[in-house]
Amino acid sequence: MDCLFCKIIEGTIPSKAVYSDDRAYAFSDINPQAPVHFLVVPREHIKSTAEAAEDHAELLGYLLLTGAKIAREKGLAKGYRVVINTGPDGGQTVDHLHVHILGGRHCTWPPG
Ligand code: D5M
Repeated sequence: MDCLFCKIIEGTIPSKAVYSDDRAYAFSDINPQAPVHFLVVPREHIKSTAEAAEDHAELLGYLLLTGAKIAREKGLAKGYRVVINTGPDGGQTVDHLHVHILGGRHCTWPPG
């Protein structure tokens, strides 16, 4: 499958890993929008939240909890932004579901 994040998970495209286990992989965003900006992705290829199935519910929760665990380890005690862009209007550019975690600065609302 021609998926950038599947290749990153496989290791055929390099990334700066911040976490890895049998279900999830997390790595630094190549174009950081905050002092801390990493992506948490499922090892399983799921295109987006719109394509996720009911039996992915536990995995989706796991991705959020994994992001929270890494954020704690990175000292983001004052908070952080969690973003899941979905589809073209949602600003999704890579069609492998990913959770953005952005921290280390104050995040404004609403986002653009
Ligand atoms: O976010 C896709 C994100 O993926 C965007 O913030 C850049 C990031 N990206 C793209 N290519 C790479 C590589 N090779 N390494 C690390 N990060 C990458 P979206 O929500 O789809 O707009």
